[in-house]
Amino acid sequence: FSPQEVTVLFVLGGPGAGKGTQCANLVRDYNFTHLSAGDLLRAEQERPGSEFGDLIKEYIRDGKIVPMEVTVQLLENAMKEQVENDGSGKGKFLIDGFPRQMDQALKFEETVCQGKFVLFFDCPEKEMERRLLDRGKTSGRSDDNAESIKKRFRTFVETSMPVVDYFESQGRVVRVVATKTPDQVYKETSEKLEQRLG
Ligand code: UP5
Ligand code: MG
Repeated sequence: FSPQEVTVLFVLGGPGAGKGTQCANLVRDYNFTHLSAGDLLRAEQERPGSEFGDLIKEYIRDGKIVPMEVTVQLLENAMKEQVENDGSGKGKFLIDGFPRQMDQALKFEETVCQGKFVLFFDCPEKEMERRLLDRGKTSGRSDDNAESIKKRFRTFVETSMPVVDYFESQGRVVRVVATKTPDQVYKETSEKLEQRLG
């Protein structure tokens, strides 16, 4: 597909900030295709015969960023598939949990397409930790435990926040307070999105 055919919004925020929850709302109301980088990596990890399975498993448990070639390729494939299956040849994408390291941001925008802006969910660690520990009781996610959560927070602060700052410096961040109830967060999200998309 050509970059002009698609619209991409990046969705960022710390672990447990509510990216997935709010993306589901946006898909329902605005006809976006939701691509979660974490979900794509977890699916690739489970895929029989994947050469990256063990590597992804280790990186996710340790809250580290999987080498970008793997993630960019998974995202690009998923976008291609969607654009080809959609008769209009157009795609409106929410890319959730990506880019979370500077090299990914540059590579994606250079080789796939430019993102319109970043939707950033701003939430303090205490609240994110509470949510993730609670979800960990039933999620089965290998990284929803106290030790992995600590590592994920660290990666977020050291590696992913610089990406948000980079987009911010270009006036490409829409910031939403993510501490209130899911409905309240969504209200602010949809209002700011409509403002920005016009
Ligand atoms: N919840 C949601 N909103 C709430 C609210 N307003 N009030 C109260 N509770 C709320 O929500 C998390 C939990 O909180 C849920 O139980 C929800 O009900 C509740 P969710 O919407 O799932 O939050 P989200 O931000 O999506 O949290 P997630 O855990 O998915 O965030 P991460 O960014 O940590 O996970 P992701 O799947 O994106 O990445 C996982 C790992 O993959 C990374 O750590 C990394 O190792 C790897 N990765 C890469 O290597 N490269 C990439 O590019 C991307 C990922
Ligand atoms: Mg998520």
